[in-house]
Amino acid sequence: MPKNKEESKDPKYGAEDIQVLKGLEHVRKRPAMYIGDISNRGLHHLVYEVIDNAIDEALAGYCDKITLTINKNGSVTVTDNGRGIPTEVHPTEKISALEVVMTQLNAGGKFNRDSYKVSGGLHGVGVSVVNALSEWLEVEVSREGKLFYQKYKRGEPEGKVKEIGTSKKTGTKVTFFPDSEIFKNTVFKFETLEERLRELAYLNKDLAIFVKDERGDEVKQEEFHFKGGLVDFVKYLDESEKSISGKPVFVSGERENVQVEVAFQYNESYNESIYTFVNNINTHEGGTHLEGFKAALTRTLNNYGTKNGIIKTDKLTLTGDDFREGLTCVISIKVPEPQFEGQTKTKLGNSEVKGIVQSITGEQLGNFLDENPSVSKKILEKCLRAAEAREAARKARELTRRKNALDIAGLPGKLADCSIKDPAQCELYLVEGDSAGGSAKQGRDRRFQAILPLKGKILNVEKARINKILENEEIRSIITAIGAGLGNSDEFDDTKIRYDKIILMCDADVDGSHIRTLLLTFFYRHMREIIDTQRLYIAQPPLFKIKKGKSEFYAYDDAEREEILKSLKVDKKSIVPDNGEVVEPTGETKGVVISRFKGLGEMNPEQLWTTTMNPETRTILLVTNENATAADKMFRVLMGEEVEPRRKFIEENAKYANIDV
Ligand code: 28F
Repeated sequence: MPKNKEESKDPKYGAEDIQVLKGLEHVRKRPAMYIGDISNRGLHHLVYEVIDNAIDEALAGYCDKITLTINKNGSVTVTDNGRGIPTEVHPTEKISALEVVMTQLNAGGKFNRDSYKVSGGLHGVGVSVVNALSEWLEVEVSREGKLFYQKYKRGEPEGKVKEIGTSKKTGTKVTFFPDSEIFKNTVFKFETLEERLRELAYLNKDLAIFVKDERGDEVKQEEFHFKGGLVDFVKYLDESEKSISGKPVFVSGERENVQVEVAFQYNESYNESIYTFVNNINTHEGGTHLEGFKAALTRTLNNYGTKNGIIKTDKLTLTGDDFREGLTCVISIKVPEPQFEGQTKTKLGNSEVKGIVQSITGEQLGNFLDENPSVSKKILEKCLRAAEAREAARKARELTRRKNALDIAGLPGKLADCSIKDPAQCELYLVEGDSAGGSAKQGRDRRFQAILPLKGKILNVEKARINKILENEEIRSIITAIGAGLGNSDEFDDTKIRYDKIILMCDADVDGSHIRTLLLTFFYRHMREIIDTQRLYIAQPPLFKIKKGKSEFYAYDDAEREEILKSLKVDKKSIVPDNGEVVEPTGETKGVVISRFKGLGEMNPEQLWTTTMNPETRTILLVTNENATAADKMFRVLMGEEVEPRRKFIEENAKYANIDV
């Protein structure tokens, strides 16, 4: 960091510099306050900050092409063909407006009423934060026929803004390299950036976005330009499903400065996938736009169904859930002054938006249903079947509840519960197989660790309707152990969740991976709240045990195994295959023995506790839905009906699988 201002003899520093340096200093002292965290997620947010400024220029109508390149040296370049950041000398700051935007906190995010700023809201901290957290950053602005340039080190300008040439075009180009003093990992993941840019291209149909990765031997590049906008987005999300409503329904309109766009279709699955965005920000926690859409869908479909004799109101009342079975929907609205609420500030609070979305959707959906009677009939019949299945499930639940009512806690017999009753201190292990379940019960700390052993494969919920799901014993015991009812439907009550962490513990082999995927599918489709409230984890059992003399070491992957062997100064010759172990009478083993754990059952309770369950020594991975659309597509491709997309996925990804034969 620069030397303290007061000591500097250099007259060029003025009052505004002190304010700038204080700002950048604060950013570097508390980076997580500005970008959420300094893990991989925070690292990639640096790119999103820069991208959002280019997107703002597109939203303002001046840019229709953005490129993102991960350069050979690992730095990232973003360019746009907008107007170019203003460079004239700032009236009050007496320095170039460009330097103000690049070095002053939130200088670029200024709010004017008639624009929908992505980076202006709570989500955007401005490019000056990226600058402060970068080892170096350079900006080039093409504007008024000239090319301007400035370079910074950890946010500090290296010199004044310079004119370095002429330019026939206009636009802004930012290149930066994240500061390894702040981020322990500074390697960008191409797929992560690609997913967000694909999403942005679907949300901004007139914008062409190019992504490039120049780090490998051959350049990886993609162009995203979807003139069909949200309709193309729904088709992409549903590409591994069969639509029953023909091409997606598209609704759009504007009221009181709020722009509304909705696209949706029904597929044959039983799952509901609704994605909502405000000014291109993914509102994972929903909000008033989602409420407006749901209200319009339920009311319009109900009216149409009753009017056309498909729904007999005296028989069965359909709920919102019934009208959304098999629905894939994207809602994207633009609001001048969005209010974000919720745990992760991704819930829209503006109350006026509910009525606006509801009226625009209701009107246009009503017309669609009237104009497409055959599709409407198919949709309503599917909703009816959903209601009948739900009714059957409710009756089945009634039965189980009555049955459960007989035994005291109504908890599944196999659950070895913990003694502490405060959910905030407790965790539930879902363990594959009875033998591992047994070791886990013995090895655990029974004060705060509960164990629910699962026998064999659970049902693939991706292809099952809710009543089938509730007939599955394993699923039922998970639901009752967690205690909050069935997720995703209106009856889920997160105040009743009995554990702070739910940890999936499966074998480290192919079967274990399959069971883990089935469990993840269940939680993603029917207990999304458990994921959204960051309660779902994956246990990391060790893969190898290394024995030298009396001491034992555990490695969790190949790299760690090599590291341990190196630290034990083991030469390859003295390694004994684990079936050739020679144990001296003293219990000492000759040389070094490496054994591969095939399953949890091979570990005794003490080992399982030390390596996988003791909070002091274990590693558990948090399951996040950082990119929900990608997760949704993954489950459909891997677990859904259509075989072709799955075959394609396996073909493309087989090279990454370590199939241990
Ligand atoms: C690679 C990242 O950051 N693009 C940007 C602009 C354009 C303007 C602007 C940006 C107005 C004065 C606050 C130009 N002409 N891409 C980008 N393009 N910022 S950032 O103005 C900044 C605000 O300071 C711009 C007329 N109005 C606005």
